[in-house]
Amino acid sequence: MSNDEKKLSRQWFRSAKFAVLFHWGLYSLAAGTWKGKRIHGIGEWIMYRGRIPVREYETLAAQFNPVKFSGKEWARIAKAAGMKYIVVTAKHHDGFAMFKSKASQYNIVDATPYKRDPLLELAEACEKEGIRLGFYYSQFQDWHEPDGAGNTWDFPQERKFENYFNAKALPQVRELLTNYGPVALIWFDTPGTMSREDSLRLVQAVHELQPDCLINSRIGNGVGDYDSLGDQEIPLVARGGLWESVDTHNDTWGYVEFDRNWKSPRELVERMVKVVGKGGNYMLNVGPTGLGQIPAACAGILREVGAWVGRNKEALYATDASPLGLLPWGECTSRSGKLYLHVLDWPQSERLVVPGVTAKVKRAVLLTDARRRPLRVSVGKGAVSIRVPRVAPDSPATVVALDVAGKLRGCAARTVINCHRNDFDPPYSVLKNCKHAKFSWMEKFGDWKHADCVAEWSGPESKAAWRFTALEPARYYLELDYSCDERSSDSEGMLTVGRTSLPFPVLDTGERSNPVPDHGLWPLFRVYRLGMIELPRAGNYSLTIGPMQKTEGGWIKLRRVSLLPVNA
Ligand code: H79
Repeated sequence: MSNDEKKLSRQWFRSAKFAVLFHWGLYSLAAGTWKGKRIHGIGEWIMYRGRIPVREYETLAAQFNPVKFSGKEWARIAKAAGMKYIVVTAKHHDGFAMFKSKASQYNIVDATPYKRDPLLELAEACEKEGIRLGFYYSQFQDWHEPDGAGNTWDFPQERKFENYFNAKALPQVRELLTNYGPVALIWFDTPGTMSREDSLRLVQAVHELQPDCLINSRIGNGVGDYDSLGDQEIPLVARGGLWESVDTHNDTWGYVEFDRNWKSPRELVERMVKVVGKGGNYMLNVGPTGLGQIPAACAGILREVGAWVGRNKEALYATDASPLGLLPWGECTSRSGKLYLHVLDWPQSERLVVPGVTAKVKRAVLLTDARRRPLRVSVGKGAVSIRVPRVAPDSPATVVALDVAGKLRGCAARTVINCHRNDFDPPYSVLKNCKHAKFSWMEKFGDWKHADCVAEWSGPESKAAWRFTALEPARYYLELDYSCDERSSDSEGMLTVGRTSLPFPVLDTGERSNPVPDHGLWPLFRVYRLGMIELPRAGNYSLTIGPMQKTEGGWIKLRRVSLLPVNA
């Protein structure tokens, strides 16, 4: 393929913005319980977590009969939610193929009373609805096979990975790319210690059978076409290239009957918009039941999200990342000559302040206003101000669309606005003698949390600093969000804003190493209000923070500093 052809074949992915990932397999039938005992955490790991022997887990296949499955229904629900591509687990780590396979009898057609291939039906439905289809395939872990990775309870002996790879993984990937029409992407996962040669053999098979099919980064060894971020990771900073965030709707991927922790429509819209404003796609997971149904609570929330997406499509699909700096009220997306302001925290002041707009604003309208009546725009120092209704016209977010002329320059400095909370995130700080560090940990098993922090402070010489502009004089509460273990407890820190210095004691938040082997750290972030400060004038300020003493353990993991308006 020439470079131009390659670019074209990827354009759909760049424009898609919203997608669904279905986790569906034998684990969906177990639904989080094994032999009467609940196993909390991600449902598709039940075999691993319960150390269930292959022979016992296989009995699920004999009962797997998803008579309520309808590929049409799944595709319709995805389409109504505004999702542009569907990825479905063709084979997860448990090794069970949800499609007809000649490479292994352990598949839904040969091993279950259902006897049908649901991926054929789904492929057909996607084609009809105009949605692209991709397959999740666990290429490295396979707990069913003596030579696949991961199952040490049945197969403690040394393994010959190549046997499994040649006999099952590679042939099954070939089947998926041969029998289901056009495959938009293959979503590999957990490459583990796979060799570069093996990753490349998969790439070669994909390119040979479907040259337009994209491959995600979890193929391993840096040979994918686009980046899948960590499970449930929403980035704080814009990223270039093709990438996708992958998120859960509750705290599991595969169906767990007793997990009701659904993200609300507001939370989903917020997470989607944050991702799209950083230049990526938001792929949301749905875990259908063992009968093949999408849980009612999940489907209902997706409908609400879809209604919002439907009203605001123009501000989502085929947009680019935000060219503006940090926005206290939400996120921004853009295209040539346009800015879309996604306001999640609607101002009570009837005035939406948009910092960092260097171009001329020709027109501002509410996207939900069918008559497109222009809103009053005034230009002040360092910010544009738009007259808006007191009550938010749309929910969970209201989009204000701006027509702009001239070049938009990125603006790194932060503008503090007196009617919103103003967060200072670590990636935007300048550091001296301390480091940016990313921490990822699991709370319930498999439920990943991520924090971008300032850490490894070396002593009184260490400082993190943010520059910002205040639009008017005002008073704010200062809040810190950090995790700290006992070694730094009761040490002193100093925060300075302009001429005001605020000394504060650091407190042990309960951070410790995770008692579960291999699980690393267990940070525990807490929010403390340090006090009130005054910004006596409009203009530029700097906010710095650091320790007053040297402490063992690198002092705190600082996740956020915030300024909260006192009068709001
Ligand atoms: O498919 C979903 C999850 O099942 C899958 N990725 C999403 C998209 C996933 N793979 N792994 N995990 C989730 C959790 C990872 C657990 C690990 Fe460990 C902790 C890997 C290494 C440390 C414990 C110890 C489990 C394996 C070794």
